Amino acid sequence: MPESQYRFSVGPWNLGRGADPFGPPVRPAVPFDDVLAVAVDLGFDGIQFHDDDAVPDLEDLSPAQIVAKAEAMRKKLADMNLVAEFVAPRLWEHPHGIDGGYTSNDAACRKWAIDRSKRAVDVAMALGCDLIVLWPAREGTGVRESKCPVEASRRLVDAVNAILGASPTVRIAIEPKPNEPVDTAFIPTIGHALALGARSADPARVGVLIESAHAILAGLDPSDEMGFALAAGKLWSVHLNDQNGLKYDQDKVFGAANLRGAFDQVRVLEAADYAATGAFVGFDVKAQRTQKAESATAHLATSQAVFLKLVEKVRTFPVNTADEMIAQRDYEALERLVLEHLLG
Ligand code: GLO
Ligand code: MG
Repeated sequence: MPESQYRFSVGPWNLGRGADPFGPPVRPAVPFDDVLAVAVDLGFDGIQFHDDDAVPDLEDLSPAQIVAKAEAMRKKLADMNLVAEFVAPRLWEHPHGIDGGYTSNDAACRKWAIDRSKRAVDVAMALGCDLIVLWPAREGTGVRESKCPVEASRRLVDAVNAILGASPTVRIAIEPKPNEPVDTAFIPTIGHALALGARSADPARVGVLIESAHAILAGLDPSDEMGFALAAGKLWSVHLNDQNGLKYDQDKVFGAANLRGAFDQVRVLEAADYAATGAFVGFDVKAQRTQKAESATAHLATSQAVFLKLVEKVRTFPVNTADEMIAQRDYEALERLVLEHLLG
């Protein structure tokens, strides 16, 4: 078993605005500089950005001003020994993104989405990172007949190509999610994301980011989704978290709903020596609404602690015993071995 060290990352949205969709904020929003301080405290060295987390109000700035602000952000990070992991164009909050960006029915909005994504590439390059994350949030429908899925799929390829064309070195990690905020998304699973990348102008520069909860919402096993992407050398980031069945997107602490499922995710990351690729382990988790402001970072600390304990569980798993059981096709014995190992 490899014993590589993991690198951890977090985005400002994981400390949050202190609100859920059903009421006003219950805690003050965490200022960006405090996010960086929390990351340092937790021993995380990667920061994940939406384009406008890195450069607020970028829609009102010229391309040169955007680059200057992103360069200043890079310096701020470097002063704290932090690096930018990725930049994600936040298309889903802007009025032009109401009907989706790349698959909007409005040609002007599609153009806006591509232009904004190219600006996100500029931001990434100025931050010193080459990774763009595409979460196709509203690239789908609420009313299925409102868009043609064939046309939408072609438009998504065109968008990926436009982003690849913005820089010879930029890479794209597609983060699929089957629903929310849309009813049905055009890129719901890793298979779809990888197929989209394969149809692009430069498949070598298109990979995936897997979020545990998104796989669960698609009715899939996150560890198998990860295994599929790892086998293809395409797992370029993860958003570990948890999800208690098919309900709203919960962004629970890693392992909180299904500890064995979390063990299996760590197991597959270990099996493929994900850490040695240099890719980060991100936790896309949110604090509970009930949490008081002074301890509203516990969800991140707990996710990391659970992850590291599960790394130990994977590294101490009695592999030889398991192999004998597998050779005997005694999977009931294997089941017990796994459960007793997890119970400690
Ligand atoms: C929401 C997504 C979201 C993205 C982030 C980066 O369900 O998981 O948190 O990961 O905006 O694009
Ligand atoms: Mg995510």
